[in-house]
Amino acid sequence: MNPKTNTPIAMTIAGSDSGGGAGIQADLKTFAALGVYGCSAIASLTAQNTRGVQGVLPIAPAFVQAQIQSVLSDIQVGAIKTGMLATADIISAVAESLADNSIPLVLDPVMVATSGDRLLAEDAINNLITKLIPRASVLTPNLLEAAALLNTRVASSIVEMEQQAKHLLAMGAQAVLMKGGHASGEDATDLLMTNAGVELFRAKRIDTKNTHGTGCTLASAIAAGLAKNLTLRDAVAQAKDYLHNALLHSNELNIGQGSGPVHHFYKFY
Ligand code: PXL
Repeated sequence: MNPKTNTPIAMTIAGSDSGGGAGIQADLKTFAALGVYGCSAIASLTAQNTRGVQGVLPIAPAFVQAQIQSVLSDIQVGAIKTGMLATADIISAVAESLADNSIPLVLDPVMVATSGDRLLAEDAINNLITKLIPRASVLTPNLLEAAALLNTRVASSIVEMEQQAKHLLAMGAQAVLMKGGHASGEDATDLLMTNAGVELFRAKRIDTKNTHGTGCTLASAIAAGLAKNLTLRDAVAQAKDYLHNALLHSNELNIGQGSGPVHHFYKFY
């Protein structure tokens, strides 16, 4: 059989979650569930379970670059997603490695785990803003991350989400997806802003404690869509639908004592 000439391929540059629900593990499961081949560069290791993060080991920045170089010099990656980058130096290294290509980049500005544990050094936010956000095709902050990036308070309405998205767009990303999952209300509403305008994406809020890895899953699903050559708004719509279903089915899994993972493979088992 002839090889397919157009295998969609996505790459994640992120942290490992030993518990399997977030980070690299969530990203690769998401790519696979959406029919996209996944590659990875691991930026940090975490010793982690559904209850929390017990340890973090950042990878040497030069070795993060070595992984990216190995993959990109051989494999035709259609979209990249970045997640937990842990330190200011790793962010600089990743930005340098991505400077000489124009592969679409989904930047998930991971700062804190669902459990409340810190995943990004406090002094790293500046590098994120100056070096990586200007390279992003889409930036995907939750409400807390948006507030931290803008050094302001957490948005509490759609109007405030839109105002903050505008300020984040001005930092140089091509698009901003403000995720409303941390708000309250019947719907979880996300707001996509580009220079062309604003679109809201709504889904019914799901009452579950199994929310570990939701941010990673959404950003990876968007990258999977971009790798399949979907437009950004279609990639976001498909990603939101996938995450909604993975959350709906999360209670079919029985993983750990804390905040469990979403069911990435709800279509398969
Ligand atoms: O969801 C944020 C996130 C990203 N990356 C890693 C994580 C988490 C949350 O726990 O563990 C490695």
